[in-house]
Amino acid sequence: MAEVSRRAVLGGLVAGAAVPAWAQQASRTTLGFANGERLIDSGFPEKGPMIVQRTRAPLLETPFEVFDRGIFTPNDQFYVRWHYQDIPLEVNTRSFRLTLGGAVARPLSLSLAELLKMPRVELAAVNQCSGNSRGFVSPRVAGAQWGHGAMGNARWLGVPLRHLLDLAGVKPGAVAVRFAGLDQPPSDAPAFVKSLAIDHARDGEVMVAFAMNGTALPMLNGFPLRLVVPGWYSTYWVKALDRIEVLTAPDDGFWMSTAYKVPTAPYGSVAPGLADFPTVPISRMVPRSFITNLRAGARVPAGSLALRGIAFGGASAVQTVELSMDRGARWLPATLGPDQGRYGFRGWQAELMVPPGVHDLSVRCTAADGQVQRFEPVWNPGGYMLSTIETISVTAA
Ligand SMILES: Nc1nc2c(c(=O)[nH]1)N[C@H]1C(S)=C(S)[C@@H](COP(=O)(O)O)O[C@H]1N2
Ligand SMILES: [Mo]
Repeated sequence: MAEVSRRAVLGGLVAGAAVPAWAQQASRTTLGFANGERLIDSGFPEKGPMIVQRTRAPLLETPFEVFDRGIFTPNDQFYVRWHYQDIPLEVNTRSFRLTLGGAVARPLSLSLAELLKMPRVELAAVNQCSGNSRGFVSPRVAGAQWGHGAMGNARWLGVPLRHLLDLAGVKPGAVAVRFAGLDQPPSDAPAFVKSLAIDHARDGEVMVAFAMNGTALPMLNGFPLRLVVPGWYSTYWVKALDRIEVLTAPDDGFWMSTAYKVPTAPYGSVAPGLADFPTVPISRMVPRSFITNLRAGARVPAGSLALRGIAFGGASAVQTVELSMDRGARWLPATLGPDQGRYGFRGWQAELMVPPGVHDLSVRCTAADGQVQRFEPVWNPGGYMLSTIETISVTAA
């Protein structure tokens, strides 16, 4: 972060721009559900080829084949999601300040240089949108129709939030901590702010991150600072973070009390169409797993078939990854790759004997906290927390 300021090339991100770069260099892909055709574009600042869900505010999905190349998702193909169009395109790293106020003894106003001198924590963690895979929800629900690429795994480096809270001196009676960033809402909408309970905020793993995968955050992923909440859905991972406030009453603002609510029922799932049920704010992620080296509909030679993929436990480590060719009657264990930290992707591999014919290959992850993927589809009106076992059909000949 030697440079004084970073500017994102405006391209298609700004109102009134001429023909955006992406319209000229686009190719196409399909996400595997009805109306799943999308453009792939390499014209976004600091980004390689990305699936375009929307340009303003940007919703850019990671092409699925990226997950087959390694368990860390490269910054230049890490997905992007902003709620509002008015996003920071430039930050002056000399004048930027992170403030921490509210119910504290000593309010802070910290420069990036000061933050970089503080104690650090680094850990691998999956950043996954609450609505990842929403396009596959049946019956369909409103919201970004993502495939499986609204997730990514990175090594996050930053200052433990606990350190900052201790420096400021949290006053008795504090119950929550609220986070806000540089993006601005339209005049009729509430600012995108999110909160964590005070004990969670002080767990030593929640961090104010200044780097991912060894370099500064891309502008679109929250440069210069973002909150990282390991094991929790990314709605809490506030980007371009510049204000932290310690609260003495729970945050009842729109983004905590109305948006991002999920059924209290197991797996966040209710009968399709049900509208009246108890809800809670979305929180911990649940396990997921994917085959990455084969696509649905692939043709493979009969005989021994090598499979590989990724899994994550959600809020705890991956315990096992298993494969089935008979929709769960029998499960075969996969061999897990190196453990890079319990909140990250875990690679896996397996070998199956496939006779000639059509085969449904299912993969299931069990997490250390006992949560396990199921075949039952997940449904809720927000299309959140998808965790159903993924099955792909291949033909062996
Ligand atoms: N400031 C700010 N932070 C934000 C958001 C936002 O709109 N504004 N969106 C959240 C949501 S819903 C998601 S899924 C993640 C996306 O993180 P990414 O763009 O780095 O992948 O950012 C989160 N942090
Ligand atoms: Mo999200």
